[in-house]
Amino acid sequence: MDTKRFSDPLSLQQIKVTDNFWKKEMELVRTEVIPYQWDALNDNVPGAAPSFCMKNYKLAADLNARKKSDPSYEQPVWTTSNFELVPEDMDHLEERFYGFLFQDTDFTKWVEAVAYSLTQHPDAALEKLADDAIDVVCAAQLDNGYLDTFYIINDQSKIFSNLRDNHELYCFGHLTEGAVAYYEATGKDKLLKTACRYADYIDSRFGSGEDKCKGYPGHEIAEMALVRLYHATGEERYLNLSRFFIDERGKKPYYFDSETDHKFTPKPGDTSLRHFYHQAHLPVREQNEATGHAVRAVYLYSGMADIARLTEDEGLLAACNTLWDNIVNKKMYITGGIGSTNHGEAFTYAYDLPNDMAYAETCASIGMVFFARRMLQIKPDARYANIMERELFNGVLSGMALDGKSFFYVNPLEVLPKACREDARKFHVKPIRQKWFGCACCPPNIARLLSSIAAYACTENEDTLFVHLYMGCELKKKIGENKVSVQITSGFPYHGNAAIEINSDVPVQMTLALRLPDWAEKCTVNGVTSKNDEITDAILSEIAASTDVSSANISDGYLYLSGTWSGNQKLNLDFPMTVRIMAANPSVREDIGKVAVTYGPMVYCLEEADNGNNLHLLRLNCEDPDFKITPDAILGAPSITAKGYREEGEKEGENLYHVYQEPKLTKCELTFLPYYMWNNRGEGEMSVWVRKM
Ligand code: FUB
Ligand code: ZN
Repeated sequence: MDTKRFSDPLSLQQIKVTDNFWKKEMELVRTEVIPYQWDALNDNVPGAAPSFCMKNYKLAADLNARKKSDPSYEQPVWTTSNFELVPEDMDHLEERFYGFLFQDTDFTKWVEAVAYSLTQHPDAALEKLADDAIDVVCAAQLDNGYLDTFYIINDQSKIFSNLRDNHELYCFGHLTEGAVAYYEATGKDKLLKTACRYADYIDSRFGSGEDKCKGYPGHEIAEMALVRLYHATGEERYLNLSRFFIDERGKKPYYFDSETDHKFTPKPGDTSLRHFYHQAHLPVREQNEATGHAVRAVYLYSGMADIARLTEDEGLLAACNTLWDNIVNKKMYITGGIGSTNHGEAFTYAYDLPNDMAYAETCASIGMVFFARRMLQIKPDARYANIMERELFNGVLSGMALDGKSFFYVNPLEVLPKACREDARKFHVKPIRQKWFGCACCPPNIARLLSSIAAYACTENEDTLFVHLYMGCELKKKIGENKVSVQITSGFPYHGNAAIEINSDVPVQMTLALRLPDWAEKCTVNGVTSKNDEITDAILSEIAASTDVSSANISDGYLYLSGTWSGNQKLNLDFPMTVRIMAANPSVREDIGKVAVTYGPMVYCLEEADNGNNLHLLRLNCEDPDFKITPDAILGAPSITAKGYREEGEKEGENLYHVYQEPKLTKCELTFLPYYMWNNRGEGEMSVWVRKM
């Protein structure tokens, strides 16, 4: 492994986002999502199903206090649990756990988003709210360190008895991510200590020792969370525990088969296929196809990438690369959406990418961003960053309305609203964003990702700053004892210009590694244009003439500029954006004969509001599209218009079938808008893919 190119994200204390586009999204999270989420987890949203999250924590804390003051107190055991509140439960509302098994994560994701937000926008009142909530959460922890309100409240004898289904290690992972983030943002370690105590308890129960449990998470995330805990504390046992979970997964005999508490058990005679869903069918180093629940999968692969880097494990890295390629080349929508079936929110077989039945959960795209950043930390290769950018601008952002007040869990590429209501196969596809969800995994996940977006823009090692996303920001880069100021401005995502200004009081030896986006064929550096894959001598001499750069080369889609930088230096970059007509691999049956339109990193789509209904009757004139870009035309974004045709539709009383005749086509103008913006002007049809002419 080329460890010299390993890198880490910048701490959010070190980087301030100034970007017009991303700053707006972060502000939405700060002003809309975080307050709404707080109300939701405290059951204060009129008309919405209660979350019971903080209620569960308070109840667990009360039980702890009660048992301490009265050791003879016998806690009731509640055998049934969660999901639905039935009328007879009402009598016990204050005594037992309600909500999804992973309801605790409503708080832990909230506190993580709060932490990141505080780094960019200090807010004493918000911090106080979080501190007070943390007090309640910490009071719910058992003396031995265990902290999962479902089992604390309902039945402590069953702790860790159903790792496959019951999400304890998932809740632990989110608690840990929240705790580390809050500690790093505020310096306050109360929640961190709680997470450490829980991690220590888990470490005492799981591991390779004879008397220890050989289980692993049914829903992954603990793997990457433990790595973060290791970074925050320096305690190697957390790294080892993460590696243990990864190494144990998929070994035979299957750990999950030894659990007796499952509600659903596979049919007798089932093969190892039954463990695909949890990515536990094979040891992870032997897995070569992304399988099962998509969020679980990409969270696992992210943890594997962390461990591969930190332990320089070539076999694990090879598996990460194989799985990456399998997703990107065979199982990913053009929007970055992954997990194409509603059934188990899962991956299916290669090239199975239905547009109107898509699942493409927002959380899965977020997980893909985690995976991409971790792969970049191992090897700065633009193929990871290109996908990370595609996910962010398309599959992730489509999950939230432009006003931050409603969300998509499922991100289809084609919608006919009537079908969402009348066709049971498509009930999972919502024709309009929802205020919140009973299973509220996606909105808080968007909140924590967007408020930490700066951690994805750049990574660094001792002497190199890697710029993966051109996001306006100000950052300090430490080079030895010195600090270099770097300021990035950018016109992304609709303009390919970016400027990088570097200020150093003393000469420092530093390398800038700049991603060359895959959607641009050319790049211009300080006024000289060259093809992206062959930076010419003209560019090199121009850079050298106007800056302290003394050497330049391209590797894996990054332009490396090295030199002894001092004073004020400026690089003006431009990656010209063009409209591109994209086609899918012919094996994607759904997209055959169709094309999609992209502009820079943005995937565009057709909406009924601009094109009328029956979008399936439209065709794009690919020979002579005559694309026109109109700035600020739709919802503040550039629209793309093109020449097209509309096929004559159904006539009243016409037969369902008829002898084929050339269809009648009428010329029309097609109007495209960025995919992530669809459904911000009321309900209507939408389609990313359009028939070609
Ligand atoms: O199971 C926890 C979360 O809920 C998953 O990550 C999401 O896919 C949703 O099922
Ligand atoms: Zn989700």
